[in-house]
Amino acid sequence: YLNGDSSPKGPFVPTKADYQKVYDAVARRLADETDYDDGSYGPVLVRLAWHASGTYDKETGTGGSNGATMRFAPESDHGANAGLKTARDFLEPIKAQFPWITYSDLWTLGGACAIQELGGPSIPWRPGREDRDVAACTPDGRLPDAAKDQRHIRDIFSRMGFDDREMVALIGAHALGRCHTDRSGFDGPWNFSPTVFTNEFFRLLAEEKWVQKKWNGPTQFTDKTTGTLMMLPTDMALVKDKGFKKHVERYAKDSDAFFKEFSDVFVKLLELGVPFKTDDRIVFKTSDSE
Ligand code: HIF
Repeated sequence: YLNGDSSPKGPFVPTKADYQKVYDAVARRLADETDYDDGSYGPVLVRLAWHASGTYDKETGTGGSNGATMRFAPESDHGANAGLKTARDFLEPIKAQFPWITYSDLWTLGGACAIQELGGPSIPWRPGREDRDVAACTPDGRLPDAAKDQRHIRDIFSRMGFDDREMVALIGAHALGRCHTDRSGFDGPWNFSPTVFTNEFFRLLAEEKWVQKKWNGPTQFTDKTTGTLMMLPTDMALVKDKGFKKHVERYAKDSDAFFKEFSDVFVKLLELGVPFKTDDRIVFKTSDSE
């Protein structure tokens, strides 16, 4: 093979079955590595997939999950990305096992896998992202600031092309995981089952009484009943704003509607700015299915 290719058939072209193998390897690693936070790396994988994607700007077509530029400083050092090295490192053994997958496909696949494995809706996913170099890093300030209000939420998410309903559906992902003082400065989980994907975020937001937490940290809110849960100022904005609140109340009552609408909008988030060559999405089999 005079051109140096390792195979007479040319470069390796992965099939759906190959991507399912990657999914299975991530799911296996999630099941094995439980000695972290609340028992799962799933939430921080969802945050990695979202921060890789949420830099998208529809006007310039820059940012988004294509490129995986968070591998490089300055993007890896942006304040909003604090703590995400944990998620990138978690996926390194998977990248070593499947060297043909790009980081940008792997990070988004990891987020889709985490949502499914933690009991969420299926997140149909398609490949096609290519890794780019440091020159493609986005400027700081494209990801949201949790200390701000509804105007900021609309500014940031309309720049990506989302409407009010989609913004609220997305933010339901805060059912997963927690805030860490050494990452964002905020502290605590949003609900009592931070490793299970549910509509609890909306139920608690709509039904609990939330009071400002008394501490030296940044302004955040705590539930009056137990004093152990948290809401960010941006989370509280969803019940202060009438246009947002009607969706909070709907999702609080109707888990099926939330799961369906969340899936659609998370698929859209992971695909922002990617020049796909296929319309064909893969619906991954979850590890507990036959
Ligand atoms: Fe988050 N988010 N997010 N987020 N986020 C944090 C943690 C997670 C915002 C702020 C924060 C989304 C939108 C917004 C997850 C997933 C999503 C933290 C805490 C902050 C401050 C980080 C830390 O200290 O470790 C803001 C301001 C958003 C816009 C309103 C998305 C919709 C909800 C897009 C989304 O999917 C996940 C999961 C976590 C938990 C990470 C963990 O390590 O447990």
